[in-house]
Amino acid sequence: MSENDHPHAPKKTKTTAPVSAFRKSLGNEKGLVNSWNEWDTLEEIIVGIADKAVIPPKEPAFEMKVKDSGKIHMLEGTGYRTEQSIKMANDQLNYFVELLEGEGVVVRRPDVVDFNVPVKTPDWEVPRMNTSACPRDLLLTLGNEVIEATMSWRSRFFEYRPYRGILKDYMKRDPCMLWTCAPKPLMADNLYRSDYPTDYSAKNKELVRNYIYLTSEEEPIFDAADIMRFGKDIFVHMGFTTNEFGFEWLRRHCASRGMRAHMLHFPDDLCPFHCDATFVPLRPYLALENPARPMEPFERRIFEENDWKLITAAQPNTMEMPALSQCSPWLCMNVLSLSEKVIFCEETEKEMMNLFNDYGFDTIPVPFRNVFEFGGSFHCVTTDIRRRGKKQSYFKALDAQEAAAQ
Ligand code: ABU
Repeated sequence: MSENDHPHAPKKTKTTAPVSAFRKSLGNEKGLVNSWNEWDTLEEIIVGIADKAVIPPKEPAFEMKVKDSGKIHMLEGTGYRTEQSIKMANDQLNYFVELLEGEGVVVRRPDVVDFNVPVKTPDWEVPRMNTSACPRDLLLTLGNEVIEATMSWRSRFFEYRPYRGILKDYMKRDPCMLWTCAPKPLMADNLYRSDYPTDYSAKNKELVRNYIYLTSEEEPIFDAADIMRFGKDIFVHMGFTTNEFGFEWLRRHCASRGMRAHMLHFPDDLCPFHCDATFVPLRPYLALENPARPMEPFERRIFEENDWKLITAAQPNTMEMPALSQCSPWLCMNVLSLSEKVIFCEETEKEMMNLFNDYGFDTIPVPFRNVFEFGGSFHCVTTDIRRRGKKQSYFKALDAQEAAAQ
């Protein structure tokens, strides 16, 4: 019997990446998983589903969010969202999928998972989970890598489950794909500051201005929706869902991949929660900012010094959000780029579409308000897996500083 025929000899499998292919992938050769920014031409994407979604249970960070959006009654939620609201959201999600497929984009959907089940770890217990409507909150694509975020709410601890089928498939089919799970937090009581004021008082303002948030620095946490990708650079929105420890994990991870990570703070936002209704890049050297949530001036400078133009979002069409949506009306900014020329927008957001048209974009209006109850709009309900371009730097001044430091 030769060494290779031995029953315990390592088997060659189709999923083993040849080293040469792996090296090529690091040199930006394009694989099945390949997305470096928010605007290159879209080729493959995950779109969430509303099935078996629940109203999340009461826990510190969710409580703060519903207070911010004036939806305190959501804390009385007991289980599944109504069959009718799930159907209405799924109808709009499915129509959006048809549009994407009509544009030649490959669309994947998560598995149906029942979220109305209690979750218990050695440290805590919650009566139910959340939804698989928002893959963006969990999955971060950095080039050929998909990172499962730590998450920050207990109800979202197991939110990776509906996506595991898709990720296993990518791993099998793309020998260059990297699949990374960021360290799972314990989410014990000491991750949430028990004395944090929740009345939006002067004290809240002072804390947020000093970058002290509801979540502590006990362990690294981040939601993937706090990250905006700009090629070689990522920008990380700091707040209740991402802490400095989480940023540090991302910074070191990015450095190991030849990338740079930068913090962003928006000190007028008293409930800082995800970047994608606050600061959204649209194409190279053009990004959208929220007039109600200005960026810290010293952080804004990095964009100005690198020739980025920041344009102010139009006011939302209405300040009224659906009764069971914890999101802010600034979901009008939560758009998805089909390419650096075309943007999907909610059909009622006429002012926002006019603004995009003024800057030379075509817009595709899509009815989407029935999805808002499930946690977001186009950016939230998607995770792009493949876009056409390569890793590139859009921050030449940072490149120069980096070169000078070497
Ligand atoms: N996940 C986006 C929600 C942001 C907001 O409510 O403003």
